[in-house]
Amino acid sequence: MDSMEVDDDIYLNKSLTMEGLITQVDVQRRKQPCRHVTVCLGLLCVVLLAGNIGQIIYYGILTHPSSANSIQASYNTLTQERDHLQNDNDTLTTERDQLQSNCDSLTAEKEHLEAKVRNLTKEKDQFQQSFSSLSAERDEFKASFSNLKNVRDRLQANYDALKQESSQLNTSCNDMQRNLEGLQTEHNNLTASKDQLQTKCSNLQRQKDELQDRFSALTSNRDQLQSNYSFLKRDKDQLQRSYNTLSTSKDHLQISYSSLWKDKEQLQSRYNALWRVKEWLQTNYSSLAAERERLQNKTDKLTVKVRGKPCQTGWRKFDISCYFISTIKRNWTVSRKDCIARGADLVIIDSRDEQVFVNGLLGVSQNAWIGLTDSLQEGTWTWVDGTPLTMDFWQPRQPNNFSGNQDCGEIVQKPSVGEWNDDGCFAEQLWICEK
Ligand SMILES: [Ca+2]
Ligand SMILES: [Ca+2]
Ligand SMILES: [Ca+2]
Repeated sequence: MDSMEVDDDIYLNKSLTMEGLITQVDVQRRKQPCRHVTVCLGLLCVVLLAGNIGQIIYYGILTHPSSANSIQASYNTLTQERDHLQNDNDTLTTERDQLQSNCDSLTAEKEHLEAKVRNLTKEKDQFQQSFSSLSAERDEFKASFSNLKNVRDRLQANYDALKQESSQLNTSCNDMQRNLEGLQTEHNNLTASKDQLQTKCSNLQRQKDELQDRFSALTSNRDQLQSNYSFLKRDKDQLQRSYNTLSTSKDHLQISYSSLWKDKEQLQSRYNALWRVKEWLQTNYSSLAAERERLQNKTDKLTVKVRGKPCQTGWRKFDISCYFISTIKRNWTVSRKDCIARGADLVIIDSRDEQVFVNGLLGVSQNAWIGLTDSLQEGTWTWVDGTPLTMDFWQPRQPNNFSGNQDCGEIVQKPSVGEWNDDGCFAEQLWICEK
């Protein structure tokens, strides 16, 4: 059986000095062997000892049976020794645990003391800095105190001198106060005299102002009268001129009046004649209106009758007209002659519906002569019956009188409505008649 050895030595040296609150702490410690290794070695020894005892008992019984009793005695002895050693081992183990516990508590105390040492070191440094700054301030205060003492001495000297001057000035002030009172009395007397003179002066000034006002008013009246006189004189001259002008005008007006009277007589005569004409025209208008009404009724009846009348073979009906489209091509003049020979003329388009119908007589993109020309006066387009255009369907930028030689109108087939163009009358193409 082995024993565990615990060897902790702690040396704590502490010395404190009050110069600058300096603290020194010295801690030394020697490490113990590993506790676990020690316990293992002790158990190993116990096992070896038990093995030896067993081996001795075995050889003693087998090889020397006669000495069994002595061996038994030895065995008992050894058993007692083992128990004794076991007790020692338990005791040592208890002591070792006790020492271990003491060691842990001492270690904790050591760390606590080290922390305290660090805090005290910091406080010492702070106190050292404060001491230095306070020493510097003390020196500054000493210097300031000396300066203030010198200033106080100088101020005390000045105060004494000023006190002396104050006494002298006080004496002078009393003298001047007396002089001032005398002067105040004289001033009051002079003020009374001045007020009297001031009153007299004010009265004189007021009288002077009144006289001045009266003088100014008189002067103003005089100037006003002078101005009025000038105005009146000028008005009189102007009235004289106006009178002369009016006299001349009156003579002229008299002449004009005579002339106008004559004109009025003439106009009255013409008015009477025109009145009679108007009465006659009114009568004629009434009779013509009745005639027009009668003719309109007749025309309507004829229109209805004509609409119901069919066209001859080869002609197409639209509204009250019949239309013929050629199958050969000729120039505009020959085309018109053909229409006239058929009891018709080139087509005259005077409504959008008629334009749509005529456009429908043509094939896609075909063109044909219509009864339109500006051969009588360039740029003035009329129909073959002499009537002007009531509407038109010219292509964009047409009529353009291209090459100065386009005086006849043609229709060009386009979807829905169709368009017009001016072309040379000599060109040969289809034509459309209307009757
Ligand atoms: Ca027509
Ligand atoms: Ca033309
Ligand atoms: Ca053209």
